[in-house]
Amino acid sequence: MQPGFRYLPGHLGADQQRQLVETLRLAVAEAPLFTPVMPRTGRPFTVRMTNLGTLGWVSDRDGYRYQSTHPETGKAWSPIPDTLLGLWRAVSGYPHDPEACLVNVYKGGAKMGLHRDEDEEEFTAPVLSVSLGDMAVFRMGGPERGGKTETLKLSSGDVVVMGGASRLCYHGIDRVLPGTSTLLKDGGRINLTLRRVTKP
Ligand code: MD6
Ligand code: FE
Repeated sequence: MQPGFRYLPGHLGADQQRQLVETLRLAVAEAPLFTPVMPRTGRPFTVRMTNLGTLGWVSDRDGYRYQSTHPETGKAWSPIPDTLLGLWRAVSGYPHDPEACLVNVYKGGAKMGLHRDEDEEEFTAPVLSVSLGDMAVFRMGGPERGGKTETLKLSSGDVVVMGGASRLCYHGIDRVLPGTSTLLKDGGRINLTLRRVTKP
C-alpha cells in the first residue's frame, strides 16, 4: 500500500458500532438519504448518501462540491457525533477537526467506481473511513488512473486512514458481500468518511 495508508482492523468494538448506527438513524431522519447523480450525464450513483457536519459533499449535474445544506430539504446537516470526532482526534494526526462526514449507504448491488477524493482544499489532512455492516472489497490504486491496484476486504468496525501520499490515490468499492454482518437489520453496508475540507 501507498505511504500514509493505514488499516486499523476492528478498531471500533461491537457496542460502538451499534451506537453509531443508532446515531446515524437519527441523523438520516433529519437529513434523508438522497441519490446523487454524475456531473453532466446525470447518471445516478448506486449508493445513496447523506452528510453530517458543517459541510457536506454532493454531486449533481453541475458537478461535485461541498455545501452547508441538504440538496433536497435545504436544511443544515446534523453535527458530526462526538464518537466520530473522538476517533478523528485519536487517529488522524491532524490538529483540526473534520468539517464533513459523508455517509454512503450500499444496498443490493451498490458499488463505487475508482475515484480520488479531491474536492477538498486541505490535502494535508487525511480522509478517515469507517465501515459498518456487510464486508466490502475495497480497491486501492496509485496516484494515476490505470495504474496497478490491489484489494482489501473491509469488515464492520474497520477504520482506514488515507493520509500522506495515499491521500490522493485512486480507490473504490468493487462489491459488498451480502450476509457477512448482522449489524444492520436489513443488511447492506454503511461507509463514513470524515474530511477536513477548508484550510484552517
Ligand atoms: C467506501 N470509501 O468505503 C468508499 N475515500 O465505501 C472511500 O471512497 C474512501 O474509504 C477516501 C478515504 C477512504 C475511503
Ligand atoms: Fe473516496
